[in-house]
This record gives sequence, structure tokens and C-alpha cells, in this order.
Amino acid sequence: MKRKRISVFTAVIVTALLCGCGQKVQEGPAQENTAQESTVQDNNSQNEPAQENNQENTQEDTEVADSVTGNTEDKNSFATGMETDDNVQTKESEFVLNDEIEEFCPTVFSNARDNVTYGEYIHSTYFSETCGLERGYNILLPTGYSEEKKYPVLYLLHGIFGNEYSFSGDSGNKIKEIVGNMAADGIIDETIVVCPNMYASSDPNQQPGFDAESVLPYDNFINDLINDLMPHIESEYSVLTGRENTYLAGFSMGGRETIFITLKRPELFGYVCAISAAPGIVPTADKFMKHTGQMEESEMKFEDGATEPNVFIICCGTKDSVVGSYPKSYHEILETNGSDHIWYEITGADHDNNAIKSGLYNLFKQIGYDKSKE
Ligand code: FER
Repeated sequence: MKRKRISVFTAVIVTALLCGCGQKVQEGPAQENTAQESTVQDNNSQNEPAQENNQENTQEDTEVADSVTGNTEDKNSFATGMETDDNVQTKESEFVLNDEIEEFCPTVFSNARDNVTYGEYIHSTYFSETCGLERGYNILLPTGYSEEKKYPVLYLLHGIFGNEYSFSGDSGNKIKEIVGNMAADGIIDETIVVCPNMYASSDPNQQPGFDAESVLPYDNFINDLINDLMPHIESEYSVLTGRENTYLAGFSMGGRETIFITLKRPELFGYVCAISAAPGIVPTADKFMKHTGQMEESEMKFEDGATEPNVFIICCGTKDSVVGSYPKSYHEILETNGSDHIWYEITGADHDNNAIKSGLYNLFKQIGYDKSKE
């Protein structure tokens, strides 16, 4: 990875945020941030209004979760991030394209603009040999999607109890706006976002839950993704292939699988971001369940000689009430094991869309920065 680990955000004061100057502390050589800078003036420094959580899957997911846990608590927060007050920033200044992590996605990118047309989600299916089933996904195609062009692809993995509607059904995550605005500003190329159903079970009636057996289909998604979904997307859509054009990100359970898949198949994904990753990669027990672990701590690393991602971000809110310090522990294990990555925290963010917006924004910013050097 070009960027050496590790960025640590110590208490970033609000005024630093207001200057749009998140601080990235790195081991390794300092980065040159001045070359090829592009700037975007903030013409919208209003507070971002609290979003309505337009979750199409609310009822369905809640019922699914309840039938498993007997719990009446709404489980959508697991799948897509909690609905939160987005008023974390009050003012922003100029955007500068450099390789610094910023804790919060600037509203200039997360707010819808009148002069930008955003992509739309389309639902479709593919046959999964892994599961022996036809399985659904949502795909966010850029506006004006054309077979004459080829697009990079982000595979975006939802949290536990989610499905392919978890991101598309939640307008609060601002994915459409972030990817659309950053492309409109020329920071990134127009990008396709694929939102699969990460529960790769061969039993269509199996339901997720907080026990070892119910979690296994999530760990099986690596096979479905690589052997079934990616070939389907690459044959059905006009996409750029290869690791430089193939990105992976996930939230919570999706963050855990993002890390797992990245460590297992690092040659496939050039740009990776695990947001608020759930426990269970390595053995542990939390308030939800005992995890046998997908691997031992000593195995949680890139293999010697592996082609590693150009950028591998791990991040989490400092107030995450669901996964707590597990993401930080992943950072620490990877650091101990000598596997490069970027680690940062989002001050005040819970298990929520502030973390999701931040992670996706920083992933695209890193991609844009790399592309600007080509
Ligand atoms: C756990 C804690 C959190 C766990 C999963 C999660 C399977 C996932 C949370 C989410 O996806 O939001 O112990 O075990």
C-alpha cells in the first residue's frame, strides 16, 4: 500500500473540522499533498438537515430479526446505521484534493445539489452457484450510464439483518449524493455501486441471528461475491475490471466481511474501506454472542508477498454503541502483524450514517487522489 499505516485522530477540535483540515498522523514518510490539488468551493455551508430514514425494508427486516431473536427492538440500525442527527458540522471551507483523511464527509458532497443528476438504484438478480439460488442485488448506475463507457465498481456490504435494500432504502447514508457529487466535481470517475445481499445461505429460509450457525452465511459471502456476483456484474454491465477499478466497502457485519475478504483475496480489490466492523474475525465474546473467529489473531494479516490494496481504510465512530472498540482492535492486530492500513476514528459518531458517510467519502477521496497522480 502506498500510504503507510496509521492515521490516528486524537481529539480533533471542532475548529479544525470547520477548516476542513482533518489531521492524518502517519508512520512512514510524509505525503506530498500539494501536487495536483483540485478545489471545490463550498457553496452550501448550511447545517445538513436531519434526514428522514426512508427505509423500504423496515418492516421486513424487523420481522426477520424478531423472528430470530424474539426481540422487538428495531434491527435496521444494524443493517444500515442508526438514524442520527447529522448536524456535526456547521461550516466548511475549500475542498482540497490530497490524501488526508477527514473525519466527516463535507456537506458539499453529501448534500443534493440542484445542478447534479444522481444515479438510480436498479434491482436485479443473478444465479449464485455458491448458494444454488437466484439472488438479488441493487445496483446504483450513474446517471446517463452508457455501454459506450466503462465504469469502476464499488461492492458495498450491509450490516447484520440487512439485505440488498439496506443501503438503497436509506436516504440518510447519502451514497448517491457522495458518489454523484464527487464525480460531478471530477474528483472520481463516475462509479457503479453494487449492493448485494450478503447473507449467502443455500437455504432460502435461513435467517441471520447472533449465534455461530446463523452467522456462517455471511462468512460464505466471499465465495458468492468472487465466484458468482462479480462475474455476473462484469458480464452484464459495462465495467472496468482489475483491482485498480474494483473497490470493496462494508458497514458493521459488512465491514467485518470486507476485512476478511480483503485479507483472503487482496489481489482483487485496489481500494477498501471497512466501516464500524463487527466482531468475530478473531475469537472473542461480546454482549451479543461468542465468536469462534474466522482466523486466529496471528493469522489476521496479508500473506507474505501478497498484492495488497492501494488503500485499506478501517474506521469507526468514537461513540459506537454496537461494535465498540472492535474496529480499533482490528487495527491493532493488523499493526502488530505488519499489515498496512489506514485507521481513523470519527469523533462522536455512533453505529450510524455519520460513520458510513465518512468512510465512503474518504475511500473516494483516496481513490480520487491516486487517480489525480496518474
Ligand atoms: C456482533 C456484534 C455486532 C455481531 C454482529 C454485529 C455476529 C453486527 C452489527 C451490524 O451489522 O450492525 O457480536 O455478531
